[in-house]
Amino acid sequence: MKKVMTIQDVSCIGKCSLTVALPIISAAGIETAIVPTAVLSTHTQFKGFTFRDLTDDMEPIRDHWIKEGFKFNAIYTGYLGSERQIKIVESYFDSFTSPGTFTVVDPAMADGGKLYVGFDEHFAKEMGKLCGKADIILPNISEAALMLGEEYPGEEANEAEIKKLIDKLATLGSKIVVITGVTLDDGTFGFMGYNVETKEYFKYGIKKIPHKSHGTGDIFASAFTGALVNGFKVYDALAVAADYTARCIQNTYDDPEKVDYAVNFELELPYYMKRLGKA
Ligand code: PXL
Repeated sequence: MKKVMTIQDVSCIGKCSLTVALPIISAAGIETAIVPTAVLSTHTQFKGFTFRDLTDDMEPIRDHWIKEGFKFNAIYTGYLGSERQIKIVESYFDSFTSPGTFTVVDPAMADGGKLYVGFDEHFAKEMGKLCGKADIILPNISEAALMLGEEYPGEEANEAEIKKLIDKLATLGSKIVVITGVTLDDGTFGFMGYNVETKEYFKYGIKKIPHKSHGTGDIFASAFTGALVNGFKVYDALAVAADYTARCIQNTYDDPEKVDYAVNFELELPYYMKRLGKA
């Protein structure tokens, strides 16, 4: 059985980070090892959330796993709580990657041009360094601009503006750069990216759903990692992730009992599994 390690927080309510990565990657038929970086009562879009920092557990967990000789097909990181955690994640990359291990970094830290509560510009730069050590990076437009110290071009930035960000992100050091949550010039919604090794640009757009919610970047990154480790090519894995995420958003949009803090990723898991040939 394939095995993925994912390093991010547990937001007890909020359907993001580990509470979506674990079920989605498991649904992809992959053993999912987790490194919880913090426990929060809710994600940080709520007021008054609690935050139990688990940084002190991260190195002992790493060292135990090294002793046990655990190997992983991919390491996928999401929301990280501090610069110290970013540095420890780099040591996980050093300890657990060998040829054939994918490293996927979703620098989950910003939206709408603004960093989430608790982060500053220095943190964004450090996250940029972690991105430089990954095979594939999946920032949204806000995260791309903040890591580069560039002006935020807005959610509706055109393809030429996104391409400029992609070209700069490519200098950080990853092999594949993808910007998510992009409105393409034809009005569809999806991602744009660049493969540094083949020098190829790519993009993918589907019908835009007029519904904004939290956690969709985590759903996208988890679904992408699950498809990639199942042998899908990068572009195909990204397309599966985009289609699945769009279905989750549409499902939520259509649901009279929807919550406003997350999307119905659970109800579309059968679709995701079918796309992977697992159901
Ligand atoms: O979905 C990204 C995310 C992950 N983890 C925490 C968050 C957020 C977004 O707000 O607050 C704790």
